[in-house]
Amino acid sequence: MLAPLLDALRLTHARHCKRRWELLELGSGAMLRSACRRAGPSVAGRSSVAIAGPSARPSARAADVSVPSQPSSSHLHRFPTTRISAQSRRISTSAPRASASSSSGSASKAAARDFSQFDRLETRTFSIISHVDHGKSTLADRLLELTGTIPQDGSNQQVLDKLKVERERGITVKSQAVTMVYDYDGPRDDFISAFDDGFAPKPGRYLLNLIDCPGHVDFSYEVSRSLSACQSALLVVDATQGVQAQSITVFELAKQKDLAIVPVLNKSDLPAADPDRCALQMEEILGIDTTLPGQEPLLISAKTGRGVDSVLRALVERTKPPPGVEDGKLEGREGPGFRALVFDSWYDQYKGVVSLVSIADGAVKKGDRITSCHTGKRYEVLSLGVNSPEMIPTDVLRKGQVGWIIANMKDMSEAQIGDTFHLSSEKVEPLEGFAPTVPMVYAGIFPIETTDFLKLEEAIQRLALNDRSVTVQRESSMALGQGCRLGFLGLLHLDVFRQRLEDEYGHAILVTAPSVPYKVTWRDGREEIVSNPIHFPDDSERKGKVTLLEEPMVRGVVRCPEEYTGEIMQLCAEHRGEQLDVSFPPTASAIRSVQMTYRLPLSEIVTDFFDKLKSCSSGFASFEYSEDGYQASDLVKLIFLISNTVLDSLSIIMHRSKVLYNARAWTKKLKDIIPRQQFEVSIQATTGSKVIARETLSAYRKDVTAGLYGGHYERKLKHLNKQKEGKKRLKALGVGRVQIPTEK
Ligand SMILES: Nc1nc2c(ncn2[C@@H]2O[C@H](COP(=O)(O)OP(=O)(O)OP(=O)(O)O)[C@@H](O)[C@H]2O)c(=O)[nH]1
Ligand SMILES: [Mg+2]
Repeated sequence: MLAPLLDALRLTHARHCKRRWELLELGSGAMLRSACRRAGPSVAGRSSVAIAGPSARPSARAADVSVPSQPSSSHLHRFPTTRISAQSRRISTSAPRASASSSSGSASKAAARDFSQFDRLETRTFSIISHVDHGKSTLADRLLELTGTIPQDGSNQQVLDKLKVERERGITVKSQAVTMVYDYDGPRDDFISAFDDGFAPKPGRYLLNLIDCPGHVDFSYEVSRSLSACQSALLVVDATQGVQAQSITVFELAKQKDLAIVPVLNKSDLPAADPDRCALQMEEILGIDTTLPGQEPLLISAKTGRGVDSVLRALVERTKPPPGVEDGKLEGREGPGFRALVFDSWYDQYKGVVSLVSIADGAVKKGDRITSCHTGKRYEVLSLGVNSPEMIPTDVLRKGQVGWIIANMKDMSEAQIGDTFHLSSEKVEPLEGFAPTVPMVYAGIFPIETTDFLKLEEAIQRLALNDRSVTVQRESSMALGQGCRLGFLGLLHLDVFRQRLEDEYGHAILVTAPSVPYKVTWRDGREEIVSNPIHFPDDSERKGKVTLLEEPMVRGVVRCPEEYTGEIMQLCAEHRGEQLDVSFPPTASAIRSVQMTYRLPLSEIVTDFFDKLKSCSSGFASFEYSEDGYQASDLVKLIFLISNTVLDSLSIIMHRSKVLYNARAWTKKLKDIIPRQQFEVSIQATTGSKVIARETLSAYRKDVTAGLYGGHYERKLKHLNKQKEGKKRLKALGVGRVQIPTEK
C-alpha cells in the first residue's frame, strides 16, 4: 500500500511548481496568504489569515526521542538549506485590519473564560494530528494562548505534555483534550464558503474542543480514539520535512472517520521550510485539492505564533457544527436520547474515577442517573465539567461538547474506553466503540523483590486501564518468580510504559527481552499464536507435531542521506531484510537522501536494530514500519540451563541461522555475570534436542592443605577427598539455587 504513495512522492518532485506565499503586514501582526498561480480555480486572495505578533519562543527542546524517529528539526542545521526564492514570496503591506486576536483583547479574553453560558455556544471539536515532532503540541500552546486559556507569558512549552515521561523525552504519548472559547469576528471580505450550501459561520463566541494527539506510530491507538470524538482534524505538516509516513497514516484515519481536514504547514520560520513542495506533496500523496475553498494549507509557525490565529478562524469556517446545535439554540441539545462516548478515563486521587466523554446526543446534568452500555451498571452523576486546561465544573454538558463526568464509580475498570453512557431512564443504541489493538511486541515484567508482585500487578493493571492498547497476562518464571507478560504496540510504547510504571508507582522492575508473537500450525490443523517463548515447542517437542512455523514481518522504510546507503544496506541484510525498493525522494535540503523499503522480520527490529541504525548513520536515518503479515521461517527455541536447570526467563526464539552465534555469546556472558559458587556450575545452551554451547564456571576452592606441614601425603589426600565430598553434596543441594544477578 505504501509503494504507490512513495511513487507519488517522487512524482511530486517532478511536477514541482512554485506557489506564492504572500506576507502582508497587518495592524497587530501580519497576514499570510497562499496565492496559487496554477491551473484550476484561482484562489489568490481567497484565504486571508490573521497572524498574532511574533512572540519570542524558547529555543527547541533538547530532549530527543531515543528510539526510531525522523531526524528532528535539531538535525536540520547540519544540512545545507535551500530557501524559497525571494521572487516566489511577495512581501507587501496593506491597510491594518482588525484580526481575530486583536479584536478579542484582554477584556474579552477574561469574558471568554466565563463558562456559565458556555452550553449555548456553537462548538467545534478537532484533533491535531501529524507525523512525530511536526509541532502539534507547540501549536496547541499557541492556540491556548490566543484564546486566553493559558497565560501568554512566553514560558509555555508543550503545556499539554504533562506526564513526566513526555516532558523528559519531549514527545506526546497521551492525547489531551482542552476546551477553549474563541471570539470569531465574522467572515472576511474575501471569504468563500467551503460548503456547497454556502455555509458561513456567524460572528460570535465559539467553543472549541482541542485534542492534542501523539505523533509516534506506537501511539496510533490514542489518535484513533481521539478522532472518534471530533468533527475535524488539523493535519500539521512540518514545512521543512514534508509529508512523512505518519502524516499519511493519521490522514487516512481521519478520512475513515469522515472528518473535515484543515491542512497546516508549520515551522515556516525555519530557513529550510519549503511550503510549495509540501503543498504539492499534500496534493499528490494525500489527494488534498489545495486549490479548493476550505482545503488551502495554512502557513504558520507554531513557535513564533505567526499565522496561528488563521487556524482558529479556519476551524470555525471549515467545519460545520453537529446538526441541531447551531446558533446558540438549545432545542437540538436538550435530549432525549442522551449518549456519550467515553474516550478517555483516569484516576484522580481526590476525585476518583474521571471519564472524558464526547456528547453525541442530548444533554446530561449533575444528579442525572446514567447507565454504562458495557457493564449495565447505573451511576449518579456527581459532577461534570470541561478541561480548560484545569477541570472546570459546569452545570450541564450538551451535544457536541467534550467534557468530564465523575460518577460514583469505584474502580477504573468501570470507565471502559469506548463505552457509551446513557440516561438510565432511556434505551439507546450504543455508539461505535474502538476496535481492540493487536500487540506487536511482548515483554515480561517482574518485580525485583518477589514479595512485591501483588503491588506491581495492581500498578500494571491501573496503568493498563489508562492505556487500553496494552494487554496484560500473568506469567511465572523459575528464575524471576511471579510477573506479568505485557503486549505493546511497539518498542517505544514498551519503554514509555516501563518508565511510567517506575515513575508513577515507584517500583523497581525487571523487564525481559522483548519478543514477538509467532504462529505455530500443529498437525491437526490448529493454529496457535505463541508470544511467550516458554510455550513455544522446542526441537524435540515439535518433531512430527508441528507442520509450520511463521514469524511476523514488517515493511520498513529507511530514509537517510545518500552517503550512509552502504552501511544501512549491510545492516538490513544482517537482520534478514529483503530489499523491495530504493528511491531518491526530493528533500528540502541540498543533500540527496535515499529511501529504502525492506521486508524485515519483526523480531529482528525489536532488539538492537534502531540503535545500530542510528549509530551507523550518525543519527540521520529515520525508520518507519508497518505490519506485513506472517512468513514461514525456520525458528528455533534456544534454552539455557544452569547446572542442568532450565532458566525459562532466558529462553528465546530465533532464526536457526543465528542460534549458534547467540548460544555461544550468551553462555559466555552468563559465565561472566554469574558469581562463582562453592561448586562447579555448568552453563549450557540447547535447542531441545542437543546442547550447542557450554561454559563451565569453576568452583571456589579453599586450600585445605595450607596448614599441613610435612607428614605423609595421605594426610593431605584425606583433606582433599573430604573437600571433594562436601562440594558434591553442595552441588546436589545447589542445583537450581544459583542466584542470577538481575541488574546486568
Ligand atoms: N522552528 C520551529 N520549531 C518548531 C515549530 N513548531 C514546533 N517546533 C519545535 O519542534 C519540536 C517538536 O515540537 P512538538 O510540538 O513537541 O511536536 P509534536 O508534533 O507535538 O511531537 P509529538 O507529540 O511527539 O509527535 C520542538 O522542539 C518544538 O520547539 C515552529 O513553528 N518552528
Ligand atoms: Mg506533541
